[in-house]
Amino acid sequence: AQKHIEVAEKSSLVPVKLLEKSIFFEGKVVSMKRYVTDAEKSGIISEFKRQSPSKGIINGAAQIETVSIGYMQAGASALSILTDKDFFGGSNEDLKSARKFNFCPILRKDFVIDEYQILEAKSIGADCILLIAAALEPAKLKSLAAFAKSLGLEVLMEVHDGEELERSLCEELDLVGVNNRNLKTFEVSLDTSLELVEKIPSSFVKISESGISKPETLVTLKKAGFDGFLIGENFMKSSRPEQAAYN
Ligand code: IGP
Repeated sequence: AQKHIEVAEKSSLVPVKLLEKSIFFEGKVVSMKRYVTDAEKSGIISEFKRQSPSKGIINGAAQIETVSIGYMQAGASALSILTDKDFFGGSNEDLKSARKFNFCPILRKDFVIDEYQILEAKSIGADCILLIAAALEPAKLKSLAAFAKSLGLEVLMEVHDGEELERSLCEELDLVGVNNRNLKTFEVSLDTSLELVEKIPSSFVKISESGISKPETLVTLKKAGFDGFLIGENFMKSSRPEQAAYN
């Protein structure tokens, strides 16, 4: 971990000492695991995403304050905020703003590949990080998950197939997400979730991700055993994403 942090510090990034001085660093983490499995809540993780590689611009005008507060008031269990700029048009500032205005679990949606990004996630107010099995060696994924846990953060691992799941499942994870979107073709198939759900051990909270747009789909996924549902585009394509989430 130390080596990666030193490499990051040599670039133009904010020094770790400053990240650790952020007011969020000592702050309590709001548990995504707990909120998503709370029977009184919807299980929906509402995502703020201005653009995506598959759709281009989805909503260029959306304001993080209005949408994030609206999402929570409309009944979301948690927020997912894209911080990747190049592909998704997001920023750390978006996550900080969402944090400022909401008391709820916030997932930092980004491509995490090193420890520095995890320290950064904590410093901007995230409660949970995403680790994508397709992008990481299993040993690396496990050590990043352990590092996140050492800071009190929760970890969502994303998989696309049974092989990724088998290879990378480890006890450091809190939630396992099945991405219905094939990263190579961008095609969405609910069958991915329905096939993999039984293979996820019961100690992990189960999330179905991407391409969800109908209430019937939520019912099907819930019956199949999913606790949580990550929804982005279907809300964000509306000029009032928070209203779309209210249905
Ligand atoms: C949301 P959708 O189809 O509702 O917009 O999907 C979310 O699952 C998707 O944005 C996503 C994602 C990711 C984005 C899933 N895994 C990894 C960036 C990186």
